[in-house]
Amino acid sequence: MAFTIDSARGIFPGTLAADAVPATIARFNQLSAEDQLALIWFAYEEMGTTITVAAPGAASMILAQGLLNKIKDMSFTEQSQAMCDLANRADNEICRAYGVFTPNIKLGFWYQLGEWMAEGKVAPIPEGYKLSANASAILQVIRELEQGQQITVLRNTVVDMGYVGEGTVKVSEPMVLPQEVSERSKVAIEGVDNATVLSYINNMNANDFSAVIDLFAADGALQPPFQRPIVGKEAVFRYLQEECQNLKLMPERGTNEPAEGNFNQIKVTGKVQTPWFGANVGMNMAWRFLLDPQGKIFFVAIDLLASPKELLNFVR
Ligand code: ECH
Ligand code: GLY
Ligand code: GLY
Ligand code: GLY
Repeated sequence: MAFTIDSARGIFPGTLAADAVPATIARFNQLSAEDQLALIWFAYEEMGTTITVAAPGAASMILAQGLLNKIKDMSFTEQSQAMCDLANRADNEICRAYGVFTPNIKLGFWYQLGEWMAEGKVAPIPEGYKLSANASAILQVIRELEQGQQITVLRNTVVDMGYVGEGTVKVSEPMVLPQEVSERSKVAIEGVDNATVLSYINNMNANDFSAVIDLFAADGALQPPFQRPIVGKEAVFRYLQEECQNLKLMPERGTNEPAEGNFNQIKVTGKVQTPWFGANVGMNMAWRFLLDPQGKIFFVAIDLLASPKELLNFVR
């Protein structure tokens, strides 16, 4: 075998990912829960002056409703405690209920709490709350990130909250139907006309995850930004259904080169939009594909790039 998943991760090593994101998360994790919540509040408020977040889809809110109602019925003191517990990943009922949510349901849950905090229905961040020096410094770092990196930091803080016990079964999201074939868009990528890559992008954009998964080798893997690879068709398919709905992939250019053992390595760069922010935020991304000799996806890494300049970096 020419490649293992581990060696595949190293293709196009010259690709510069936005390391500022995990670095910021690591500093954020050192803060007290109070500071974490206040920092996110301030960052979210400031972000809201330039970009609007879309209200969560009704279907995913149904799954968060039980926990939201429970929190709404609490006293302000209990609410503050519950939110701190979530940030502290305490092992209690609320954190376990949150822990089974998919990322979109977690984001929808906090979206609603944020609305209620603004309306005075849920305990707000205490008036005049002063961030610690460390928290202020991290807020400043976040302010200076590109928007795509800012929303990734926010998303990751929310995804990491709560408690996941052993053998926890995740709540599954309502499935979206694939787009009608007649309504589908077809991308063109400067420098890449590989059928598997084009089909990957077009089917992702159409929410046709069965067609996407057919492009993978049986033991193929997908590596999301700042995560370990998800290995095997079944696991990748579940991930696509849970976390990849309604994305807009807008590849721009790429390069296609032969690799060891009749494999093919293809790097594509371009923009990605999330349904949460639509055309307001274009994230600078790369896809690093490794196709096996049959043209199936053995590995694909999706990277959030360090800067717009990286969109043009095809040096190996
Ligand atoms: C308040 C204060 C108290 C604490 C908290 C609060 C609420 C915070 C809220 C935050 C909301 C944040 C949101 C962030 C959304 C970010 C979305 C991102 C999406 C990135 C997706 C990408 C997809 C790439 C992929 C591609 C593939 O080809 C394969 C699949 C995949 C304020 C109350 C917490 C409400 C809404 C960053 C890059 C292209 C890898 C998925
Ligand atoms: N405060 C964030 C927004 O509504 O866009
Ligand atoms: N509003 C974006 C989503 O629910 O995914
Ligand atoms: N932060 C990239 C993702 O959606 O997994």
